[in-house]
Amino acid sequence: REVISPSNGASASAKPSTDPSAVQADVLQNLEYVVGAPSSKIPNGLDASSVYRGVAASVREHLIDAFNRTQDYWSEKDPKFVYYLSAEFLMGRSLMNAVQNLELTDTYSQAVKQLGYDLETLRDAEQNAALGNGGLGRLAACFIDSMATLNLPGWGYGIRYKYGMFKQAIDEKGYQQELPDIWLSNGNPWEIPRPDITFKIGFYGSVDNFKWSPGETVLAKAYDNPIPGFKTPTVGNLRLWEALPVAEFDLSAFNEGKYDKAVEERRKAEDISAVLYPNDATEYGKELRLKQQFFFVSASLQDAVARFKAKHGDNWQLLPEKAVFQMNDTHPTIAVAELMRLLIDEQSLDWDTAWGITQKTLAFTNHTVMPEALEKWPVKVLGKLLPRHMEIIDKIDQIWKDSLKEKVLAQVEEMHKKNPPKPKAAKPLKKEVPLAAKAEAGEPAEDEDEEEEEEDPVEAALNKYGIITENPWEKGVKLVNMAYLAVVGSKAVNGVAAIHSDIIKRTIFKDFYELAPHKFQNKTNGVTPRRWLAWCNPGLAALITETLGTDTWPNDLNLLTGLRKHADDKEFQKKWRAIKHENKAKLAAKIKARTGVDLPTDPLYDIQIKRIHEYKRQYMNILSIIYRYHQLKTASPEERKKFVPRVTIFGGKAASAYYMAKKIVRLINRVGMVVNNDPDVKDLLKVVFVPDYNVDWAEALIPAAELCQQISTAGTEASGTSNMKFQMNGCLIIGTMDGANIEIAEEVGKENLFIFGMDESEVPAWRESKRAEWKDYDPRFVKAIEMVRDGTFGDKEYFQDLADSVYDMKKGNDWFLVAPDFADYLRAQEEVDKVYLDQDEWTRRSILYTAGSGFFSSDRTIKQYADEIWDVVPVPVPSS
Ligand code: Z16
Repeated sequence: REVISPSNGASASAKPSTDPSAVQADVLQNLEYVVGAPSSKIPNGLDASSVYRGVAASVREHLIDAFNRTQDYWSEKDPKFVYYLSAEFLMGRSLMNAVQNLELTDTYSQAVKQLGYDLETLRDAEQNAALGNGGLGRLAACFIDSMATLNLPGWGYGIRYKYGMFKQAIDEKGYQQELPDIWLSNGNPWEIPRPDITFKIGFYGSVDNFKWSPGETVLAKAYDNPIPGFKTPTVGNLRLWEALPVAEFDLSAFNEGKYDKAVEERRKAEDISAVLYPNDATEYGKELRLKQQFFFVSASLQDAVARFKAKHGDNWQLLPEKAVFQMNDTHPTIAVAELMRLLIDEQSLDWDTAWGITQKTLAFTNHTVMPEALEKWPVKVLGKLLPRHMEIIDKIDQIWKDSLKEKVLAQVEEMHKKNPPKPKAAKPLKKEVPLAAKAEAGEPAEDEDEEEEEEDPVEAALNKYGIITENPWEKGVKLVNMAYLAVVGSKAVNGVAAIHSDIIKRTIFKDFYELAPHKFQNKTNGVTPRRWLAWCNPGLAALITETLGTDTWPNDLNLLTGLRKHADDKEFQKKWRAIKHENKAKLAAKIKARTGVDLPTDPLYDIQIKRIHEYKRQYMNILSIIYRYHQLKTASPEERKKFVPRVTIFGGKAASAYYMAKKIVRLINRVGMVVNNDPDVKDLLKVVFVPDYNVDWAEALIPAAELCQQISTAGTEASGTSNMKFQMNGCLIIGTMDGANIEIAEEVGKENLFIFGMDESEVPAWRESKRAEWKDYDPRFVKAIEMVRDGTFGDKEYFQDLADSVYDMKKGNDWFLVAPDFADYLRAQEEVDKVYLDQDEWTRRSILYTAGSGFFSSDRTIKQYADEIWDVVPVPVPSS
């Protein structure tokens, strides 16, 4: 008798149909059997959310079909795989992206229309998957989109947080409120739960003769999220882990009547994947955070190692030819120690073999030079939570320092020749006792006795390379520098824009760069042109396709250079402007619906959207708006007519514990309340703060923007990625020579950007010496600060220390140079107004921005990672 199985062509393998009436039938079927809607209510009588779920379930069939074909094919071919380890994936919504990438938009639009709905309305019923803070998480999402599109064998690995990035509400006083993001409340139709794929993750406990006995164990359960490529049958995978108790309940505790204890155990396990830490480029150093990091890293490495072993047995030397793990920032860098542990303790390799393999299998991306974001875990915390890993890190540190001894001795001798020391013999390096052992014994991490003795120059010189170092702020407290651990354990280290990759070689990793210059690379960030141009700006996309005579540009973004020759064409400019105007009108409607603010659509739309941070200088932006408001108020009716009308829009979240950032949010909102209701100002100036800025808002804001603010203090923004999205959508940039702005200026022509401010080379000297004697405050800056202080926008007391932070040098040191950059910023703003009066010139530049954005496709970035770090090649899946 025949057994029905997918492989013998029986009905189970029937491909989902792409015929609109068959798709409609499929949606109806899913509404009935997946959503569970009574047939009497189908299709009328259902709310948008239910219909959305039925449509999503139907689209999911197409995804799973291609997903299985892709993963089977890759499994059979066994190519080298890249695993992108990231604590964050900021995916946003999936419905439209899936439908568009599968090229089923017309099919589904028609099918849904026949049922009496439209796809656009259903789109809004989807929750945003906000499993990320900002740039870094969204970059990971763009990267997996490009990996699938380029047919690169690889998976993303991360955490299935139950609660993502908090929702932001703005109260009637203009203050930020944080609300939980209950994104799974309607289920998640895009994920495939894998109850059969689980790994045990240990914590705490003790180590006896290198054998770790964890004191606590939880289970990691896999959820696969299919990631469709565009114009390819390849569908990649994002595997996210959920934390669960190993056993549902501790039955013995249960039977002893300790019901609450049994439940407590469950909650403790689930806590690990419960919530995303809401810090962008700042860290808390909380133990639960380290627990999260180890949890997902261990599950991912165990998974990949098991897959390798199933194919290649114990041929571990082959691992670097079959797998590479890209560590996204310091968050997953415990992978260095965990891979060592798996190879040594679980697979019985010796140290040297394991270390050789580890160093060929890991790679590390740095995303910031902000010291507070470079994770350093106290030895005490790490040693308690992961005692075996602490032991391994300790040994890595010792071997690493030993390998440098000769070099350092030579350096010191050289130094002594030039500068003879007081006659005293250098003492030999003392043999270190494993720190983990000490931590466990509850001893202080440092011997205090020798502390006050004169520092040995060799040891001092070695110390700067130390993975384990003393906390400079707390004597005797030892820290594990995770970035250093990652650099030593990786085959490649990269920054995310040319200037940033250059800075890390000169500053945070200077000593490491000098020892191993070949490791250091640059991979300038990119963004997916599908979501960030083709799908979010259909009007512009259609004009581009018509003008270039091809629709392949989203996969070959350098084709956009073909727009350059139309930049001066008045007819073309007109069409280009009309699309921007349409996008502005759509945005204005959305803002009206969400905030109640009425916006005119003719003024210049000026937008700054990003996490609220002092270094990003939203404060400088709002100070310039305050000054503009002052000018308007004091101008005669005649003079007022000369003002270029402007709509200024802000969006972004402040980390919940970031005191100054929260004050900045409040100031922006307060200014909006005053300005938008002042009859003197009317439509000449509007200030809007869009609440709960997220991926969805970005997709509406960016296509409508005419000017964007990329105004970080030079040397602080590693790259920026919204700058690239704005550029693609023909939005002009006012900005500093920082991050990827510099490379955008190269592609577009610097003269077409509004560049201002100090550059990176000037900043250190300013901070160290010049600032102290500088008193040259621009009177316009002084006026704006005065208005913050004097209660013009209310909250007089509340805003005093915000004013102090950039003005009163005794109370705040203006670390991010708001005051000295202000005058040049206003100069650039005047230039903006002047150029905007010449709409042809503005539009010409706008076209040149889009035309020059090809380099910033994440396809280009990923191709460079694949070629220059991963050594992974495309394995296209034959179209069935
Ligand atoms: C983050 O979003 C970034 C850096 C970081 O260390 C941590 C987080 Cl959560 C950002 C950078 O600030 C930004 O400049 C960069 O474009 C982005 O990462 C992607 O590389």
